[in-house]
Amino acid sequence: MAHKNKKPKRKSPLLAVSSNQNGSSRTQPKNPQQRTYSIPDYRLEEPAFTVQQNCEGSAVCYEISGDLDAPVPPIRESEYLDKKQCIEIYRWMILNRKMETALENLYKQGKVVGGVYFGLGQEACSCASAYALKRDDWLAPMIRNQGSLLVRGFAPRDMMMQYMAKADSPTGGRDGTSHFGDVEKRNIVSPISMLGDLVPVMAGVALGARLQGRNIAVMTYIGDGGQSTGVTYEGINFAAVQDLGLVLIIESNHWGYSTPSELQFRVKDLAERAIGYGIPGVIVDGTDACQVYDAAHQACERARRGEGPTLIEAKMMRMKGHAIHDGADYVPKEMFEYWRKRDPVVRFENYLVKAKKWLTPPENEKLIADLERFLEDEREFAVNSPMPTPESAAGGVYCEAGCHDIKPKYAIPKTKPKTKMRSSGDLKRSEAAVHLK
Ligand SMILES: Cc1ncc(C[n+]2csc(CCOP(=O)(O)OP(=O)(O)O)c2C)c(N)n1
Ligand SMILES: [Mg+2]
Repeated sequence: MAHKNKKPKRKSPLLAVSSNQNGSSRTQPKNPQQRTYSIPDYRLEEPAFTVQQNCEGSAVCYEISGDLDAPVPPIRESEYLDKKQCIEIYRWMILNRKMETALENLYKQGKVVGGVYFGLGQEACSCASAYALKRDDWLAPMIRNQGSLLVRGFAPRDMMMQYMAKADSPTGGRDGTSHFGDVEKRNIVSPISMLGDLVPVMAGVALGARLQGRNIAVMTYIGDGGQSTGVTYEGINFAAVQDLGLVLIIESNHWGYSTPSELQFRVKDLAERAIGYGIPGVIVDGTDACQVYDAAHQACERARRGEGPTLIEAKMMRMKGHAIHDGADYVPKEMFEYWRKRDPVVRFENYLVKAKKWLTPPENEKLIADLERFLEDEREFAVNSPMPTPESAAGGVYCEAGCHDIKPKYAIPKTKPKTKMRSSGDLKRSEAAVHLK
């Protein structure tokens, strides 16, 4: 990569992190006209195939070529997780998987209002990343992160009631799908459908905490398609220059609707974009819970130290269509086969039961059976809960008294006392000026 040989005025954050292997690092090249950067890649394999468009007529059709028979790599040992924590993450992943199967069944029974979105194949990414957050940190999930919501304290019944637009759902039946959060107790910002808009919102949450004297981690997700939006760039750039603790996970799942990655961007790995923002970037296997956790944990720690944002590219596969209405017929079958062998839940199960022997087969069966029973109770509760009453339909749609009552969480921000201004000449140099055209 060739750049102009101009010395940076201040110490590059990339250099600052090169010693702990967390993020992109700049190395001293032999040729001073040339800069070289590196992006850490935690994966134990690099899939070697490409998807090409090959259509006769107007149909959308793709072909895949490359090595599709590569053996499945082992799970990479975590630097941080112990036995208990690994089993907890595994439990969340199974709950995530089985809850989505229950949602699919509810849809097929005609009980869901609207569509259903799935994170099949992405459970390790959602659950292990959210597991790295601490109580005071913040999360903003997207449609495939129902696992993150579980880890952060929402119950399966909440999501089931939400999809069925029930009165006791988080939005009281005002929205189907996933547009809900909890800014009071769980520190969760609701998903925003306009892709990328959560990035500056979360940078703003980190800035708000900073003004209250705290550096926190704020985690959100963006797809391989959504990351190309302008607002994503603006949000990351703002977080970068302000050293805000944004942990942005790119869910690099090969598809944005029916468009493959090959037709979405030219860089080999989306983590490379971190170099352009001047922040650390790292690649992980999104089907390996330990890799996801380690990268997320390091990024969160960096955020809490006030050192700024991190970009994590989690490589994996969207194992269903965009939503329940999309059969994903445009995806080459061999591609699904390749990734089915890399099922994150099965890989982690094999790791815990066979490789580490942290769970005996009977313990594993009991864990799964207990979760199934719990989910069945949650489903029963959700299905039998009431719909909103017709009289309540007009309430809770527009902002009513108190709906925007946002209080400081960590401390009262320190501001300078207001000075009375008599004329524009009284404006001190340090004070903001308003420009109206
Ligand atoms: C700014 C914007 N443009 C387009 C859309 C419509 N849209 C919703 S999801 C989607 C595909 C997203 O693909 P990707 O970001 O890769 O996420 P994935 O569905 O694979 O998780 C599109 C184009 C949108 N919601 N917002
Ligand atoms: Mg995608």
